[in-house]
Amino acid sequence: MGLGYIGLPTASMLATKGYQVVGVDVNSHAVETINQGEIHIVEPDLDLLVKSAVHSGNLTASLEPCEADVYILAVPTPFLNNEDKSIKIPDVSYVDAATRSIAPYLQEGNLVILESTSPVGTTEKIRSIIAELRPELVQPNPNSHEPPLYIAHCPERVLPGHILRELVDNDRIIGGIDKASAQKARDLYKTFCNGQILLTDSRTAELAKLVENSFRDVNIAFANELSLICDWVGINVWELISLANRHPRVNILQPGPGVGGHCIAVDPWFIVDAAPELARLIRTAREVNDFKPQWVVEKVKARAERFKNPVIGCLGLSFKANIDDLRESPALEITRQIHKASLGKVVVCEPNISKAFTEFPVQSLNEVIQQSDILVLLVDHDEFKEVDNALLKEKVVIDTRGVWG
Ligand code: SAJ
Repeated sequence: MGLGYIGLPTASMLATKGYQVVGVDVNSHAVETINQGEIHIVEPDLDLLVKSAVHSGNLTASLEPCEADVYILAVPTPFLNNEDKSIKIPDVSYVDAATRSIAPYLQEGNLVILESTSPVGTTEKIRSIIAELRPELVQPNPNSHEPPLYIAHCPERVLPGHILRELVDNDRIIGGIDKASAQKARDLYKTFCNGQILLTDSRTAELAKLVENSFRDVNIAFANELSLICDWVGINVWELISLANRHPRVNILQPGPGVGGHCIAVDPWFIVDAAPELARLIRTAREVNDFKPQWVVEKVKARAERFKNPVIGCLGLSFKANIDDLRESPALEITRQIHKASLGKVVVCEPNISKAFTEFPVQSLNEVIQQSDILVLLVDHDEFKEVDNALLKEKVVIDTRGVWG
């Protein structure tokens, strides 16, 4: 259920291991594209895997669920679109809808797995929904040690850009609604996963996933806070971090223009929502990282004021290096804000994206460098690392990633 960045690689991986897989999605374009052996999202080598899965006859895509032995839910878990943007509440309505849509097809002995990153208690909620719609499937059978239905949470942990490798090599956490469910899910994952499979209960698995992304967010926030302090006192933050990291027990991450993507900027809020009074550090880290784009825009404004109608070149729009993904991208947000502030002419280079933007022209790296008075480096794409320093001599450079030293 769900043929996005997690569902589609998982479905095609299982299909190439010999399982008969029906991938279900509400997006008819995605279903049609996949049934032609093609993909609707960008991820290295996924096109080859999907092609081979579809051509083998083991993977078909459909708008409707059907009877199966195993159901894997890999649907989005975004925020609720509430008025007050400072309060972020998880929206599990897609999990709810997916559970309701499979309920009529469920049979005794089936396994239901939730892969979506979810607030603590969501797997139990799946059981409650099934109890409401199919009460016979949650009543223990007095003549059997096995539950009538197996339900587990196996959070996805793959890194966009490396999904296929990490799907196979990463360790997996499986949290069962009971022990039998965790063991049943392990049998499935061990057919394609080379990493260790670690069993626990569903609530611990849910929180483990949220904690992994929050750990990274808190550590990036530390680096981003250092970048503000260093700018204030006139010290190169990247040199500082590389020196401090020579200590055997220090490993500071890299500052940047903010934290983007659909995971790290979202998941910590699920913990804050569950324990608002207690998750003080986690909330502050979110606030520190969310403030960074605004800080970069202010820097650009301060430099632009010294020019009359400057050309401002923004390098990179995606949320991180060498991908085309724009979701929650601080680089895109900064570029849009610079454009909105009417500081001068904005030109952009994004080597991974061919689509046009209405607000600003997207040009080649050389064109952008040549005409810009101010260069704002926002993403550490490989192409930008190759730029000859001599070309930057006459420019005002705002390097948010420490690429040019
Ligand atoms: N970033 C920094 N400094 C750093 C590292 C990252 O500013 O030192 C920024 C990036 O530029 C980007 C953002 O953080 O804007 C997130 O990038 P990322 O590469 O750290 O992570 P994602 O969002 O691509 O994937 C994360 C991964 N989680 C962890 O590494 C703990 C991945 O394993 C998860 O599966 C994924 O979230 C997910 O789907 O939850």
